[in-house]
Amino acid sequence: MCGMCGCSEDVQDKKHHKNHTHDTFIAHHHGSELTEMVRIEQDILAKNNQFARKNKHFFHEKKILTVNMMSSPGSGKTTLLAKTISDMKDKITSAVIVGDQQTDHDAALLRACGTEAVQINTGKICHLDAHMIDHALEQLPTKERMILFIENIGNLVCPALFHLGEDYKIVILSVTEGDNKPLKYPEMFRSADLMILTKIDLLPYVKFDVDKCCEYARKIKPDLEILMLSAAQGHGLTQWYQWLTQKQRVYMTGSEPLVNHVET
Ligand SMILES: Nc1nc2c(ncn2[C@@H]2O[C@H](COP(=O)(O)OP(=O)(O)OP(=O)(O)O)[C@@H](O)[C@H]2O)c(=O)[nH]1
Ligand SMILES: [Mg+2]
Repeated sequence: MCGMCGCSEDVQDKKHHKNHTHDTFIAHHHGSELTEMVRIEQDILAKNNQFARKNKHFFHEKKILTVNMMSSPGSGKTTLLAKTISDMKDKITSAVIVGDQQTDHDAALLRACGTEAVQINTGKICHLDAHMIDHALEQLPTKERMILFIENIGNLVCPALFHLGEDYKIVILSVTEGDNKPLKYPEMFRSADLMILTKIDLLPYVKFDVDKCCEYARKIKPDLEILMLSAAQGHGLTQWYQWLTQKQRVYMTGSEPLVNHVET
């Protein structure tokens, strides 16, 4: 995780960060130094989980279904969200918290689709954490029974480790990224409840074995749900919308136990 260099402590503890560059990290892989790094990571994640529990409590009080969308940069998170929000505006009330290191491009684009959107700029930090979500919620007009989408920072590593208080974690993988990604980034695929294979309109033009990719993903997580779609061309969107509405129904009626990423 990026916490290895202490970057998730950047905001609170500049001095700590200054002493832990990636060059010196190699030297830290020894004895007590390594134990200390593991302890720091555990502290960071434990502190994060406290905020995740707080967020989760807030969401459950207001019956807000929360979905954390994670992927590499450019896999199509914002494009899929924009299409989803536009297509489902008569069926669901939604809002988005979107993370990027810089700019508010994605939030502006999503607002133009008619939803509330708060942009978090993380600077050097490469994932959203639960404390950031807690702050974003202060700015976001939330409504009971809405779906809150969280677009995480484009990164297949660190976002997998930070619970945000969400109900579902979704990993989006586009066919231009290669079919072996589940094996190379197992934590991300293990943490996910759903994998969306996207940009399938580009399959005729790229070397990508769909069966192999699904096999790899299920090797990492045997019960992983998988959907395939193209946000650009519209293929597979019906199944995605059904997945969302079914999860919302389950959430409202309490007819199935909820996924529990972080104990309440
Ligand atoms: N062909 C094709 N292109 C797509 C599809 N979905 C997204 N794109 C394109 O992929 C590029 C990146 O899409 P974004 O939605 O910005 O990706 P993102 O995951 O939000 O990117 P970051 O926020 O930077 O991580 C854009 O040029 C989109 O038009 C798709 O289904 N098919
Ligand atoms: Mg985006």
